Amino acid sequence: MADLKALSDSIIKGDQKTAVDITKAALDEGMAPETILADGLIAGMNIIGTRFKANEVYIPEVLISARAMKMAMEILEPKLAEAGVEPVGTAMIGTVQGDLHDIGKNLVVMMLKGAGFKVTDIGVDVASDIFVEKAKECGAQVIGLSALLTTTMPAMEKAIQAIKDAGLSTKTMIGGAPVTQAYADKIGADGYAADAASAVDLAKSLLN
Ligand code: B1M
Repeated sequence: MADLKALSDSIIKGDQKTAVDITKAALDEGMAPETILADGLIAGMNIIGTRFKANEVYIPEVLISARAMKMAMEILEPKLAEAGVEPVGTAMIGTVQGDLHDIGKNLVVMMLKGAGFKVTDIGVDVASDIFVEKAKECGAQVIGLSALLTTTMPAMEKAIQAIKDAGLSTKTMIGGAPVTQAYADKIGADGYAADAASAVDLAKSLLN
């Protein structure tokens, strides 16, 4: 019987080979893909998220775990699609216009995927109208906007206004080193998250 605790531990350790081997073995044994996802992969990423938030692990460890999760997900994803497993929610995320920083955004993407969200990553330097267009295309329930420069923070306000003007009821969340809760309140974002693990908690709470 495939050991889901060992799978979760392999994600925590960032051990890609073991993560892939156990995922394959569990599928071969006929285990439900959603069980492998929830009790193995997501369970491991949740622990990493909690440790990251508590400053017990740092960005490199999170990236290594996320990579192991990604490798295992490549095997699991087609089976989840066949089984018709619904994602926790649908999120879309981009770095705002004028801003090319994407390391933090990519971490948020990985953590959201790790938590079971279907995520559309629309990249960097994203103009307001593209946020609207892509959100319509992917049916995002939550739109994430990232900015690392004080000079690009106003582009967040512009994009959020464009999302509202387009009549989308999608929730918006913002983050990035210079961003604060006060700024989120000022520009009418639905939420602010200080780090990638908090972004997952926030996205979940915005869906409820
Ligand atoms: Co740039 N850069 N940079 N840079 N860069 C900063 C941000 C800066 C603080 C450095 C400094 O001067 N001390 C400064 C900004 C100053 C300011 O505006 N206050 C700066 C500058 C000025 C610039 C340029 C203008 C430099 C120049 O060309 N003169 C230029 C701008 C280019 C542009 O964007 N148009 C520039 C360029 C670059 C590089 C291309 C060289 C590179 C980016 C590479 C890349 O991203 N692919 C780069 C880097 C690496 C940095 C620093 C060193 C590191 C940023 C980073 O990746 N941090 C940065 C200085 C620093 O922060 N120490 C700096 C790690 C990352 C995991 O953290 O992105 O904060 P962070 O993400 C966190 C949270 O903020 C949060 O979760 C993440 C994980 O916990 N988070 C979210 C982020 N997005 C979120 C979204 C959410 C929720 C949470 O919901 C949607």
